[in-house]
Amino acid sequence: MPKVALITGIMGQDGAYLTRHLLNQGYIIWGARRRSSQDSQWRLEELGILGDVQLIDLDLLEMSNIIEAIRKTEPDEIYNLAAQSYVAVSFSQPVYTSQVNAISPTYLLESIRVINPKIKFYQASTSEMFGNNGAEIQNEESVFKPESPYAISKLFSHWMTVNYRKSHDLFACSGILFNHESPFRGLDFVTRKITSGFSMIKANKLPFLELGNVDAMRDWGHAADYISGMHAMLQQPTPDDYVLATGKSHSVREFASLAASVCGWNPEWIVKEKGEVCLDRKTGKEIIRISPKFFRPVDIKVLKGDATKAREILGWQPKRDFNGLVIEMMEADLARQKL
Ligand code: NAP
Ligand code: G4F
Repeated sequence: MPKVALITGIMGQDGAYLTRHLLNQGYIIWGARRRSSQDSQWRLEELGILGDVQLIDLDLLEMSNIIEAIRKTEPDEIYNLAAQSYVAVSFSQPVYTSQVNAISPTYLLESIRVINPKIKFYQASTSEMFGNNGAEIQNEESVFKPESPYAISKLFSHWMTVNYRKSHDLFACSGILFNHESPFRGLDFVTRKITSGFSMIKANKLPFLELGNVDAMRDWGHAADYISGMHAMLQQPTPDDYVLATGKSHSVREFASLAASVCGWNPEWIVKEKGEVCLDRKTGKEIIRISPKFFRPVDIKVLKGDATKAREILGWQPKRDFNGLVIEMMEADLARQKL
């Protein structure tokens, strides 16, 4: 009998890659999506798998939607990927963020406990939970010091997942994933904002790109690599929590400089009277302006993860490197502009 997986957030970046991975493993996929007036199916369409999944309407804020989805789909595994996933927005929408990211996973866990405690559960936790904890590198034992409503909401659901495992014996795992990107990344996140923005500048649709804190450093991996780790967590004899990361950290500035050179520019960062800018040395054209608009009330300076546990127990490790990721994302956005 093929296994059945229910994926919340199937229309997001990770949802699309996870769906492809599980289809390749012979799973039957039920994708939970919320109603939207915008086209959210494009990632599944681009991967050519939209016709291979069954979709079910589910808003995480409606407990009845969750109960009905579990009853109807009878899943072996639930992957909870849906979230208000944008850290910056969480400062202006803290209540909504908490409801979707903290309370809704609790609805899911409680529904599993009541309907069928044999269902395995994956919770999409995040390196944001570590915050500025002072450690050079973070693993499953590191201290959590969340710095945003997003991180706080995710820490709540992380602990709830751990608690349901301990107190109700659920097979519930928390994947503590560091930043992972791809050509399917949402346009609001800095990597895709850069690659999409640069391609629009090249196509003469945007004069320059505005960014915030370019000195922030992140451990950026490729989303397609992280999906097998999520799946592997639920195939272990016992449930546990795992960090997935590359172990290398780069600044936003480095990401933007490399993407600029893929575009044929020769980037130079200089401080002008109006603030810092990045120029193309060859033409003198400003490609980036630093704007206070995109700074956060509190930001995490550096994130770097230690995925030793995942490597040793799950046999997981990332295949793609930072340079390859930037080049792939930049080339994909140039191709989208037919450049
Ligand atoms: P994403 O592209 O933003 O996808 C999130 C999905 O959640 C979207 O499809 C969105 O629906 C859906 N969603 C939001 N609110 C919902 C609601 N109330 N009910 C039902 N669905 C809702 O995020 P991602 O990058 O794939 O990340 C997947 C998960 O991993 C998220 O939980 C994120 O917080 C977490 N995470 C991501 C990273 C990363 O670097 N990517 C790292 C650590 C953890 P719409 O399509 O309608 O907007
Ligand atoms: O791309 P970001 O918005 O990602 P962030 O905040 O690290 O969060 C992402 O990764 C988390 C895992 O650690 C996930 F849990 C979360 O769901 C999401 O996927 O910002 C990265 C850095 C930040 O320091 C931000 O201040 O880039 C800096 N940045 C500088 N200028 C900018 C901009 N970020 C955005 N989004 N837009 C800017 O213009």
